[in-house]
Amino acid sequence: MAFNRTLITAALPYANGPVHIGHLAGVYVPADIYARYLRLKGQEVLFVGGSDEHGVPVTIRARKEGITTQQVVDRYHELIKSSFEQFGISYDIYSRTTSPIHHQFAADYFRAMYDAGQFVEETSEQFYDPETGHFLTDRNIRGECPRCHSLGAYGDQCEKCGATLSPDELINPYNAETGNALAKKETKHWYLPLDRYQAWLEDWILNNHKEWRPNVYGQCKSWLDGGLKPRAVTRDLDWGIPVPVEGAEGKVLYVWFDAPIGYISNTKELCDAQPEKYGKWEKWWKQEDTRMIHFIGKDNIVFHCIVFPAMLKAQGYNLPDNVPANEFLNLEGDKISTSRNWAVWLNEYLTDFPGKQDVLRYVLTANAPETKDNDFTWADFQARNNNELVAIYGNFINRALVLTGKYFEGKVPACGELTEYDKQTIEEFKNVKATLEQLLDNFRFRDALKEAMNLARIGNKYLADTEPWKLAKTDMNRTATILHLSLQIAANLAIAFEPFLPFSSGKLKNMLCLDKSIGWADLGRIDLLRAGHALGEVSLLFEKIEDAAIQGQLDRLARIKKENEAAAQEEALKNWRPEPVKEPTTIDEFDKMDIRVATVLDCQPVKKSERLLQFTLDDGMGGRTILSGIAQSYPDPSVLVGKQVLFIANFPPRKMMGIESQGMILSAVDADGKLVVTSVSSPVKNGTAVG
Ligand code: B3M
Ligand code: ZN
Repeated sequence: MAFNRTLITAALPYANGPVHIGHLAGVYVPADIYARYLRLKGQEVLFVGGSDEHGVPVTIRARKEGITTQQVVDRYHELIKSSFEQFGISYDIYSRTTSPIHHQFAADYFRAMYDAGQFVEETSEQFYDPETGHFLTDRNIRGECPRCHSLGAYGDQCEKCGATLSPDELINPYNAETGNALAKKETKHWYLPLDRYQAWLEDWILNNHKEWRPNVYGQCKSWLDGGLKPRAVTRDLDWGIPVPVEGAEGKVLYVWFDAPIGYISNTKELCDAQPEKYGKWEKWWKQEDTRMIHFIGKDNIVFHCIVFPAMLKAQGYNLPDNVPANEFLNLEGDKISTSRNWAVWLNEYLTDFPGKQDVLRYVLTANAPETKDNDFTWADFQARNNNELVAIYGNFINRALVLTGKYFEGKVPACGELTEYDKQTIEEFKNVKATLEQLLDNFRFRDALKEAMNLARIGNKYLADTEPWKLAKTDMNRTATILHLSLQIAANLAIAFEPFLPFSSGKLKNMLCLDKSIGWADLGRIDLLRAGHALGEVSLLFEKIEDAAIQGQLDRLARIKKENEAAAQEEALKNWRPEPVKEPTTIDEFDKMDIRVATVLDCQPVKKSERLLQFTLDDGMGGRTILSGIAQSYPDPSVLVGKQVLFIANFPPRKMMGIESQGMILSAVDADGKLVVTSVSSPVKNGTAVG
C-alpha cells in the first residue's frame, strides 16, 4: 500500500545502566541511519524512543547500588539520553515510561482492553515471601538446581549448568533478596489470550510478510508453530503502573505490556506539545497511509512481532510494516554483558575518544550484525579508522582541498575537456544514488555504507592515478579539471555519507561551503560546485588512532576479565557443597577395586596434549606408567615428584597419545574445578593395598 509518512521506533532501553556498543550497533545506529535517510529524501518522518523504566532490571540495579529505584531511573535516563544526543541519534522525542502521560496512556490502554473483554483472568499459586508479604518474580527466586544441585540457581535458569528452569523446579526456593524461605499463595492475574490471535498472526506474518528478514520471520514462525498460549500482562510488584481495575491492589502492568505502549504515549507527548509541527498523534498510529518500522535487537522479536501486534490489533491501531531486528554484537569474542561489565559504554567511549562519534558509527555499521552475530574488536576498530576513514575517505578529501588551496587560492577551478579516464570515473559513480536507495530501502545498512565508501575509493584512486601535484608543474589546465572533478566527488561524498556519518558530513559541507539547497536528490551529479565557488577553511576529516589508545582499551578489558574470573570463583566456592552420596554399594563391590600406594618418581606433561600428565611410579612391583588428565591443575608437575599417591592397580591398560597407561591415579575435584592428587599422610611401603 502507498504510504505518505513513516513512524520509526527504536527499542526503549532499560534505564538500569548506561548504553553500550551492542545497543548502538543493534538498534540505534540503524534506526538513525534510516530516519536520516528518509528525511533527506524529503519524507515525513517521526522517530520516537525513550527509556524503559519499569520492570525488574531497574529494581535489581537499585538494590545493587543501594539507592531508590526512582534514583536509578533518573540517573540512567539522563545518561542514556545524553549518550544518544552525543552520538547524533536524531530522535524527534526521547521520553520515558515513568512520565505521567505514559502512565495514564498505558493504564487507559489496559482498561480499554479489559472493558472489551480482551483479557482472561486466572488465579494461580505463586511463590511468596511470608515475611515481606511480597510475591517474587522468577529472577528473584533462588534455590538448589534440580539438575546439577548447585546452590543459587535462579527461578528461570541455572547459570552453573545452563538448564532452563521454572521456580517450581527449584529445591528449597528462597527470596534472593532476603534469603527467606518461600511459601505459595494464590494470586489473580490478567492474561492476553494470544491463542485467540494465532490464526490471524499466522496469516499476517507468514503469508503477508515474507519480506521480513529471515531471522525475524524464522523466529515468528517457530513461535507460531509451537502454538501461542495466554501470557500474563500483570505482575505482583510495587514498581510499575498500577493495574487500573478493582481488586488489583499491589499489582502492576507487566513491563512488556507497558513498554511498547511507550512508543504511542511518546508520540502523543510530542504531538500534544507541537501539534502544528507533528499533527495529531492518531495520524501516526491510526491512519492507513502511515507505515511503522520497529528497530530492535533479536531478543525483542516475539514482543514486537507477536505480543504488541496482538495488542494493537485488539484496539484498532496500525501494525508494523517491518521489524528489521539485528542479531547480537559480541566484544572481543565474548557476549556483551551489563552485569559482568563486559562492554564498551558509550559514555566512557566519549571520554576516551572525544569527537570520534562517527568513527564508532562507521565501525558498528561496517560490521553490523544484520544477518548473524558479529564481533567488535579494538584491532578492527583501529584498522577501519586508520585504513579506511583516514587513508581513503579522509586522504582523498584532504588532498583535493589542500591542492585546490595551493594552486587555485581555495576556489573551485574550471573544468576543461574531460579525458576518457575522467569519463570512466564519472561513469563509475553515476548510479550511486539508485544503489544506495535500493540498499537502504531494504535495511541493508552495512552494504549501503560499503557503497558510500566505494565512492571515496573511486575519488582516492582518481587522484592517485592522475597525480595533479605532479601535473601542476607543467599543465595547469589539466590540473584544474582533475581538481574540479575531485571536488564534485567530494560534494557527493558529503551527501552519500550523511545518513551514516552526520558529523563528518556536516564538517565536509562546511569545508566545501556547499549550498544548503543541495541534498540527497542531487547525489550523483557532477555540477554541485560551480567554477569560482570559494571553499571554506580546510581541516582533517579523520585522525589516525594510535596503538597506545587501543592498548588502553585492551588493558581495561583484560582487567575486567580477571575481576570476573575472581568473582566467579568466589561465587563457586560460596555455593559449593558436597555431591549427594551415591547409591548404596557393598564391601564385595569395593573389594574388586585394587587401590595401592606408589611413589612418584617422575611426572611430565605429555607432548601435544593439554590435559595429560605422565607419571612414572615406584609401585613396589617393578614400576609402572600412568597417564592422568590433570595437567591444567598442575602447571608445574614436578611438585608431585617424591609424593606417595593412591592408584587403581587393576584397570586394564589403555593407550593414549601412543603411551600405555596402567591404572588410574586418584584425585579430588576441588570447588573451583581443580584436581588435587590424593596422597598418604605418613610414609608406607610402595605397593601397600588400601582398603
Ligand atoms: N527494554 C528490552 C531491552 O532493552 C526492553 C525493550 C523494550 S521495547 C518496547 O532489550
Ligand atoms: Zn544446574
